[in-house]
Order: sequence, then C-alpha cells, then structure tokens
Amino acid sequence: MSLSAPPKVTAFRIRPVKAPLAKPHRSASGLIEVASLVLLDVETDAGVTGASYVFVYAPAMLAPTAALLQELEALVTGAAVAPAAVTAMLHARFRLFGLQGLLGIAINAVDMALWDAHAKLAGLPLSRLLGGAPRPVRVYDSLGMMDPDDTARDVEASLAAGFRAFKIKAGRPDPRDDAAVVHAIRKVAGADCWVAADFNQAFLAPEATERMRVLDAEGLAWIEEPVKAEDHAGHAAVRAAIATPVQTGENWWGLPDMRHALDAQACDHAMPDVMKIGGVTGWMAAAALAEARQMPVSSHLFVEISAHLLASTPTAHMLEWFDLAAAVVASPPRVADGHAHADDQPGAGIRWNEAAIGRCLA
Ligand code: SMN
Ligand code: MG
Repeated sequence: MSLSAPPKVTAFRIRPVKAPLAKPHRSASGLIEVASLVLLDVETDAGVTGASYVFVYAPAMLAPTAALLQELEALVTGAAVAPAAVTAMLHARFRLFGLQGLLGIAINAVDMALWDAHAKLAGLPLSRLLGGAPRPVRVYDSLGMMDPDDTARDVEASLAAGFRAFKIKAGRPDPRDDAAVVHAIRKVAGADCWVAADFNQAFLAPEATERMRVLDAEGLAWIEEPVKAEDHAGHAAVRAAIATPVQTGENWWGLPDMRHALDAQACDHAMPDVMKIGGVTGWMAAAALAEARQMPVSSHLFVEISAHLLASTPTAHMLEWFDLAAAVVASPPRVADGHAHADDQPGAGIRWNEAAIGRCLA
C-alpha cells in the first residue's frame, strides 16, 4: 500500500442491541438482566471494516450513545485509519466537555474499531500489531452473587468449560454468607483454588474493613472496589487495614484517574476497562504506567479485545471472563485449562453473529 494514499474511513454502522445474558448478573450494587451494547462497524475505502462494541449498562443509554456515535461519524469520515491520531483529534475537539461518560465511551468505541481496522489492514492479530504475541492468558470466571445452593452446580459447569479460577460478588447482609460461598467453591474446585471477591463500591471504608475481618481469613486473591471507585483515599485506608490485596480500576476514566489512584496507594492490582480507560490507545498507556509501577494488570469485560491486549501487557495478570456479548459475537477467545487464547486472525477478535444481531436490535 502506498504511503501517500492511506485507507480512509467512509462510514459508520451503529447498531444498539439488547443482548441476552446466559443468566442475570447480581452484585451488591444492582442486577444486570440484559447486556445493553452498541455495536460499531467503521467502514473504510480499502474494503476492510473495523468492529467494536461498548457496554452502556442500561437500555436507557443505548439511544444517546448511538446519537453520539453518529455525531462522531461526521467528524471521522474521511480521516485516515490512524487510531491514535483520530483519538487525539477527538480528545482535542471535546477537551472542554471532558472524556468521560457516554461521550468518552463513544470516542473509545471509535478508537477500538479503528485499531481493529488497522490490524486487519496490516494482516496481523492485534496482539502482534502491538508488538506482543498471541499467547494464552490466565482467566477467571466472573460468577456474580451466587445462591450458596447453586454454587456447586455453577462451579462444576465452569470447571467443565475450562476455568480454574473464580470471582464472586460479595456484600450480602452477613459477610459469613459470602465466606460460605467461597467454601462451597473450594469444596468443588479444590481447597487452594484461586478465588477473588467484588464489593462493587457498596460500602464506606469502615464497613468494608469490618467485613474483611471475616473475609481476610479466606485467602482471597483480591477484594475488588470495596468502596466507591473514585474514593482513592478510602481504598487506601481499607488496603492499609486488611491482609487481602485490593483490586480496582474498572471505573477509571482514562490515564489521569489511574495515576491519581496509584499516587494515592489505592490498590495492589489494576483492572482498567478498555472501554473506559481510552480504548486500545488508552490501554497501552495504562499498561506502560502499570509496568513503571510494577503493578499486575487484569482486564474488565470485553473478553475478545482484552485477550489481545493482555498478551501485549508487560505485567499482565488475569483476564476476566464475563462474556457480555456472547449472544452477538461469533468468535469468543477459546478457554482451556485456566487460560484464554485470543484468536490468530487479523484484527481484535470480533466477528459478528449477524443472525443473532437481527433478533436483538433495540
Ligand atoms: C461488573 C461491573 C459492571 C458490569 C458487570 C460486571 C463487575 C466486574 O464489577 O468486575 O465484573
Ligand atoms: Mg468489578
């Protein structure tokens, strides 16, 4: 391809969907019954299309996100397929508003789709384009707040699907009931199996610390978001008072939030969400910051692209398996023996299940 004529963006295809989940996901901060996703295809004049999807948490956010993407289409059409340059242009354009919320999500959807197109144009899987190699990454099954009576059945199914590590949603009225679920998992999966727990921001620091007096004895791999995501001082206070490592990051909007959290000693582990941290461009910067601090990095949701990104992340730790888009994506990473394997096709791993999309358009 001639350097003087780089491929250009010609159009967006924007499809809001309500994708059914295998089962509703319960946490201490609410219930998710359906995955509200906006699917994006960025078409180019080179015959290659870049794909991404974003998760907007509730059906009410689908139409506004789609409308924002339509506005971005007007700004990006005609631009070269140069993801970091387009993202920098959009950041400059919206600096006065800021890069969070639905606008941030829409910009990051464009970033991810452009990286997918860029990798396809290069004929490389995203992991390789970023200088890594497609390699297996450790994975855990994100199980939700479980009924202790269903735990054995769910964990057996998860083991049969290739998982060896598990995360639960904790924060029941009595923390001993959270501990009982951990015991039930280990009864099925082995006494020393990897288990983490997620409070989903439900508590103030004193209560989170009090609850961890019970859960500290369980040898959890981490306790996630024990307090509000933006309360870095609260995270640091809990962290100083407990033995279990603290995990946070899924609600960092871009690198500045991450830097503030790390400066506040808020966590032992980082789990940026590719959609909120700034797409692939933001993730790579976050991975470099984590490397500088020698902090383990795990992913949040977005299993397909995260498998590629973790393969290129120097301090990669665990991939979260929460397959929000299972109903509409035909190409999930393969899971076997506790590891996820990104595919080795050109791009970031998303191939649509068109027939299924037709059934869940919002
Ligand atoms: C989570 C957050 C939002 C949607 C689904 C799940 C959760 C996680 O905090 O860590 O997976
Ligand atoms: Mg979480």
